[in-house]
Amino acid sequence: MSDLILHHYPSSPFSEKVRLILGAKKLAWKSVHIPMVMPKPDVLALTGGYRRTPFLQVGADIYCDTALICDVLEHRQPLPSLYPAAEKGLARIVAQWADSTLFWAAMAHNLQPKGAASMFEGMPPEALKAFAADRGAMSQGMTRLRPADATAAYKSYLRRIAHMLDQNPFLLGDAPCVADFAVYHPLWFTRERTPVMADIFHATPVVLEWMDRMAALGHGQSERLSSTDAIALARASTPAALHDEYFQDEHGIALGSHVSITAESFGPEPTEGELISATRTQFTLRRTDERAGTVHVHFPRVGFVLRAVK
Ligand SMILES: N[C@@H](CCC(=O)N[C@@H](CS)C(=O)NCC(=O)O)C(=O)O
Repeated sequence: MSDLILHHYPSSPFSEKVRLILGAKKLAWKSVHIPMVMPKPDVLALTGGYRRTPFLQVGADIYCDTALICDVLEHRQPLPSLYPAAEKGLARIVAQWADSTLFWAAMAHNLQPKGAASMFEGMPPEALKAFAADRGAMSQGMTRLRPADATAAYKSYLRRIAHMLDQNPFLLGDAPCVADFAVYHPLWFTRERTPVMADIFHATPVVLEWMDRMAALGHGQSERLSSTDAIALARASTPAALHDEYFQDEHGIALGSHVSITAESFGPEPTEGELISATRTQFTLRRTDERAGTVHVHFPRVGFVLRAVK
């Protein structure tokens, strides 16, 4: 079986979500560190345009977005399951809320001037400027929460999370599920990356205790790999056969069409290629890159926009 290769960087909260799932499922993986800001030539060689962090590579298959990565890891190692049978729908809905509403409230709280100053302490001013410009361009068209509103919302969300933990050690029962991993990563960022903003947890100690249980899952067994070697590995591999042949056409776009896929928000860079699969839950594009060869790039449907390219 081909290695799992996670392209990520240590301070990325969405990457922390995946690293902990790798830990919970006791998986071995290869770790490629990628830049925090553009340019990212080695990332684009594999994804064809998508620049968000993290993404997962398995040979010549590239999986974008952590919601899809969760499904891939569940398929690879079904136990312990991310989707408890009795709470499957609820678990995914809580995860989606956490990856969007909770995440942006937490980040607006974390990165208000005091948090940003501590996080970027020691960073050269040019790097700081580049970071601000990069994230500014990524968030065009998005509504940004003001810090006071974000902090108030984050406090309410932490109380709600604490209520969920009143009866159970994890959010939806006795074991962590996809909801726990998604709720955890923005809170991890507050606690570990902007600890000067972590007073917000004082009112909900039960949340900190749950965070300790989550952190104890660890990151599985990882080994560093260079991005050059990851690209060479893609080139030497053949994309996996597509098993789910079901074609769900919502757009009037036939398989074989040249298309683009873009995130609905945050990071407008499209990936272009030939649409070779559109199942109920995901799209797959085939594209050929000078360095990576022919790769299949997979996206979830939810959160992404499919367009025909004329
Ligand atoms: N919905 C995406 C969100 C990913 C995301 O926003 N990641 C942040 C880092 S945690 C990012 O891409 N930042 C810009 C970058 O790394 O280039 C997912 O679940 O993977």
